[in-house]
Amino acid sequence: MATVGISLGSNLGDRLVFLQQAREKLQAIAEEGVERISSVYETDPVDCAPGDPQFLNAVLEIETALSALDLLNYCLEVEKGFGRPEERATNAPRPIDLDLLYYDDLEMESERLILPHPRMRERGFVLLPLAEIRPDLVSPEEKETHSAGVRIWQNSW
Ligand code: PH2
Ligand code: MG
Ligand code: MG
Repeated sequence: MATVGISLGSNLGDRLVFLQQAREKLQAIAEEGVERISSVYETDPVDCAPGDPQFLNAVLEIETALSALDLLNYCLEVEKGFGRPEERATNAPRPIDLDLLYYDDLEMESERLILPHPRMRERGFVLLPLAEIRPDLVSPEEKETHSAGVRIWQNSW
């Protein structure tokens, strides 16, 4: 069994509904249900085209029996189920994006998957929700440094 952090993001269509539906899909592969879940944040788009819509972001943690690559494949299938095309412009608006942040203490670097997520420590839209559920993983300084453009939108969802 592995403890896994997953970041959820949406900036196209009915964003909150997509996050809720994706959470249910992740619930389905969690041994004990979703054990830790952040608030939903509204966040300024980072590294996106000018004028792209705001994101809703959240982070959750589950225990799963899936391997890291099976979990990646599962997340990609879920994304596809929301109508997200596989080939698309970098960071184009998307109904749902699921990113693996950590998988226990696993460190891996393959063409398809790098763990822990290489950019998670640079991104307020990951760090602030993550700090809520795993304060041991994010220092107060990191939170402070990356808090611009990230605000709580809804506590329970
Ligand atoms: N995801 C990206 C690129 N930029 N910006 C915000 N605010 N939230 C995201 O989830 C996000 C982003 C690539 O997946
Ligand atoms: Mg992403
Ligand atoms: Mg992604």
